[in-house]
Amino acid sequence: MKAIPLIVMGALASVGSIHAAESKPIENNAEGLQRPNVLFIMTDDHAVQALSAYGHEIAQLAPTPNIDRIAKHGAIFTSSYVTNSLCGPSRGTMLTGKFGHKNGFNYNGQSFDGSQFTWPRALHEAGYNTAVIGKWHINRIPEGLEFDHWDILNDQGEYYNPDFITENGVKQEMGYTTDLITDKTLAWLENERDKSKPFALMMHHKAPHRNWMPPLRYTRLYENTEFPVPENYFDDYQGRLAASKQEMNIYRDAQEGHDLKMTREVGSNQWRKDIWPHLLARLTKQQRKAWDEAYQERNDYMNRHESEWSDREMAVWKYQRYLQDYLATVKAVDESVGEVLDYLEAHNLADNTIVVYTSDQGFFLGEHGFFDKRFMYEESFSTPLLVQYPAKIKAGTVIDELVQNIDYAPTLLDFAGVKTDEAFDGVSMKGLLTGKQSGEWRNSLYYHYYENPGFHNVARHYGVRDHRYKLIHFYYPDDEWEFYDLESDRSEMVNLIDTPEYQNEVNRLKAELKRLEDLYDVPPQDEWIDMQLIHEPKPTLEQIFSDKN
Ligand code: SGN
Ligand code: CA
Repeated sequence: MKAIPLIVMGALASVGSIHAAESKPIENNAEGLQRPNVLFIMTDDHAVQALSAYGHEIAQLAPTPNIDRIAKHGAIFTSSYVTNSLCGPSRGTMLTGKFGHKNGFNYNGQSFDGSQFTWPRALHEAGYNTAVIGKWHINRIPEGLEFDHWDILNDQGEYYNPDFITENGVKQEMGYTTDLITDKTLAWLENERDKSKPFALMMHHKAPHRNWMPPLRYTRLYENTEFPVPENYFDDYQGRLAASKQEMNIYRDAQEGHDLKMTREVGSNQWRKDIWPHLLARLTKQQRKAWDEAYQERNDYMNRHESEWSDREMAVWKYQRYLQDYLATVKAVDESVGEVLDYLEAHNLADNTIVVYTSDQGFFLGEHGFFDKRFMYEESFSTPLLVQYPAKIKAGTVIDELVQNIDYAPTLLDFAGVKTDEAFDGVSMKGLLTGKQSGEWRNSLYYHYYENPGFHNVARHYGVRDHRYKLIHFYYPDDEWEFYDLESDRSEMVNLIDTPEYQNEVNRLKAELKRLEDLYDVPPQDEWIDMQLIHEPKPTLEQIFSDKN
């Protein structure tokens, strides 16, 4: 069949915006190929260590065969990173292709400015049918962002019987959130989308975000699995001031009730201190009964023996409970991905759909004793990134180049053949994905974390990483530099900042940092030190909907 001539959007675009060229769907892109659909799957806090395609020993015990299918049929990025290891800022960056200091989203209390450029809007304006389903979490509803359909969780969302928000208001739906999001995704693909247009669909899960509540079918899945305890689980943080001051230790800061589901005594089904009782309160009587039964035996055993255990034994018990639950929520995500991939395959959509699997950041699974993220250390700085697009990407592609979530927006637009003059910080990864990268790729990454004061008390810091070394400057509330040789010290235990043999490299990275600050127009340091974090009051749902009327 002859290709219909294409209208290159860039030819019509004015700076910073993309005009829809015509009301009729545009089916072909620059190369005369059918425009690809986009299925953008993002989870919340999914560690690379918990995705079996990455090969970590934890994930070998709790594999993710369906997510791995994406790597098998397409590409896996082995060096994929975020710009700021936190939910809202990552979402802002993924949507815009820009660092937080440009898109206005640097810490979770801020609201995303929805009037700016986003890749879903650009695709919508280029004739795509767009939808977002699941966790959104940028302190505003998607209204005005040109989604044809949106159905989102309220703020952080709940694991059971969650509230969903649509343009018609708020509605509680019964079931397990990961499953509900999958069902909604499949329903939109099957019944609701405009099949005359290419689609761009974002399926965003809450899981495996805190407080790691598995579905009832998997509450006991890993109860007999012993996960390997990281070598640095009992880290003493020597030479690392910021790490010594954090509040994200599994054995000290994880809530025994809310996070670890520990009950008060033998026979009790009451969680120990439960700071957010509304979550467990969401379960129906029947769900609660099954929930209690699933944990009773293990909790009774713990309550019986707790007094005999040393602090270290208790800490290891907590680690196992944390991983068992976290990984059981991942199992449901893996099934979700499997169902959606099956749907694409069964409906002849797989070949021409770009499927992205990523997370808003990585996560600590006990390394340094931590849960949560935020630090520029590898576990939280990295994030999974798998992409399949059989029409263009060779199965089994492995990409080691340093990529970052600023690159997603330009990549998706590039594959869709949508041209824009938008000044991205990121670069299209199309060449890397198709094996046709011409010219040099970047050799270093810039990172900046701002949320202090804040949850988990991680100091504000910025830094640079290249293929081997990492330099971090913690600047608020304390001032401290760290430097790591990742080749000899992948777990970042030895701060080499004052080690004489490394001074050449330290200075080289300081210069590289300066180069990146200039490249990305990072405002001068004193602005960050003096920055007051303003937590914009979150509108209540009543306010959101009364404002609309
Ligand atoms: C919640 C979590 C924190 C987490 C932040 C940010 N507590 O407040 O542990 O760091 O979210 O996470 S919770 O027990 O209420 O879930 S983020 O992924 O949204 O940035
Ligand atoms: Ca997150």
